[in-house]
Amino acid sequence: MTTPDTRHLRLLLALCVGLASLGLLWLALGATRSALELWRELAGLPLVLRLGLIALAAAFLGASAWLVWRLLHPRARPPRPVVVADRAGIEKRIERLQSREAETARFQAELEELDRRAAAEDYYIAVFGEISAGKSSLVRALAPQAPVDVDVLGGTTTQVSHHRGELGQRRLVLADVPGTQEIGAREREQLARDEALRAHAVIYVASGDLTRAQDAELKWLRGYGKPLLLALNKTDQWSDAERHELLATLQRRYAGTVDRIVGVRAGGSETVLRRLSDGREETLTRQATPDTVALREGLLACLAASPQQLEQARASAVLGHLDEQLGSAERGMLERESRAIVERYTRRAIVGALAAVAPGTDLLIQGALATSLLRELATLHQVPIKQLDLDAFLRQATLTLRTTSSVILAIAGNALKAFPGLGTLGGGVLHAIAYGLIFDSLGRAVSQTLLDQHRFDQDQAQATLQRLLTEQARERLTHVAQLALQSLRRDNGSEA
Ligand SMILES: Nc1nc2c(ncn2[C@@H]2O[C@H](COP(=O)(O)OP(=O)(O)OP(=O)(O)O)[C@@H](O)[C@H]2O)c(=O)[nH]1
Ligand SMILES: [Mg+2]
Repeated sequence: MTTPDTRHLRLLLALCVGLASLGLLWLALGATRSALELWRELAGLPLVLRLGLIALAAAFLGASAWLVWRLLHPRARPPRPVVVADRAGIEKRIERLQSREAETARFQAELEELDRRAAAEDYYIAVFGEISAGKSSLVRALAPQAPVDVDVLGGTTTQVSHHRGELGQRRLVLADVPGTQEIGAREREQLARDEALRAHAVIYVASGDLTRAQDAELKWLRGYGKPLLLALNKTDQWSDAERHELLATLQRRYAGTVDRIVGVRAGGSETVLRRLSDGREETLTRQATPDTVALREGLLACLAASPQQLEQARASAVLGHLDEQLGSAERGMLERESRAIVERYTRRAIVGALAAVAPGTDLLIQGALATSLLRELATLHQVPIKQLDLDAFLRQATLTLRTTSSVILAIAGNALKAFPGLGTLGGGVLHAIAYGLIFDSLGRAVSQTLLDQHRFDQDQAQATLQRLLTEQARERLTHVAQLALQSLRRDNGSEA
């Protein structure tokens, strides 16, 4: 049934359609007339000019068609080394860490391995992917002598192992690595990731459409710019139609991320019917013959770049990763050294307070000591700080102290309780711990901003200072109280 309202709407639509059709007809007639006129004018031109114009129009149409085709068929991105961390710079950073007694053996071992593989003429291929995707089976299919463990249980492979294989004229070294996404096995996953970065090319093995985590892994690998092949394993699990559909989906989603997408059957078992000589039949289960034809072709295409290019992409990935790891080692070293500086000044503040004849009830920052603490931290972090900024910061910090003095003294009192014998020593020790807490908080607050921002952010430092001064962090309080106790013992020792 049509109501009067919808009838009006339909009439309006019909009118629009009629008008649009008339408009289109008018345009078509106009275009035909222009084409006929153009043809008549062309016919009147000399032959050479006519042919030239036709060739020009054909070239224009050809170029447009090619452009449309290219847009609809994007080319897989060529490997692009993203991180160009320089070797000399990395070596210098390792030396610097070593000279400051940081652990550097693993960085040096990584550089040695980089050189060792560069000198060998092998192509390193990492077979990477989630647990139970069939990585070890694939290694065994490509290198039949490989003594790898294959099992339905996820997490079977726990170490990185290398196996020799061949591909055309190329000598391969296939790396079987632990699977990713195993709960509670982050270290093993890290082994796999490190090995993927050391390889010339990576085969990413999946046994179905990719999950969000696998998608992220694939993109992480792509970021390092080395040849990347996505192998859809266990293709025997689907019908032909399902397999084609799945491969087409992966192609649509990952054509721009990986260099090749191939279907593969790495292993598994099959059941066959066998006729015995006496006419009886028996079923037996045997290992299925692997199908790696498409994978081998894809791998060959991935390794088509010159050995120098492949090696460069590999070195770039390893150095890029080293760059990140050195970054966190350097951060760790700065944290350690900052802590040592803060501890030294906290001790000095305590000693100063213990030496004071009559400690004031008001807590004040010892100006010269605080300035030199902040200067030392700034030098360590290589952040220049203007004296004006330092003064302004300490003025503000003093105001914060005024409003929190009673809280700090109460917290210092709590710290004292952790050492029953000390409580009887009275006000002097209480104030010494309070001064220790102030310097500890001040140093930590400023170190934090220098570490996070590589600049002296006064606002962040003030906010952290305020928080630390009133925080009841048991471990920190005990530490400061212990420093006070050590200073007292030393004093008593020297008096004795
Ligand atoms: N049906 C079928 N099963 C397969 C195929 N490839 C591997 N499998 C089976 O999948 C299971 C896991 O295989 P593995 O090769 O151990 O897998 P993995 O990725 O190395 O596993 P982890 O080392 O635990 O990470 C085993 O039971 C294999 O037999 C295949 O192509 N088809
Ligand atoms: Mg395995």
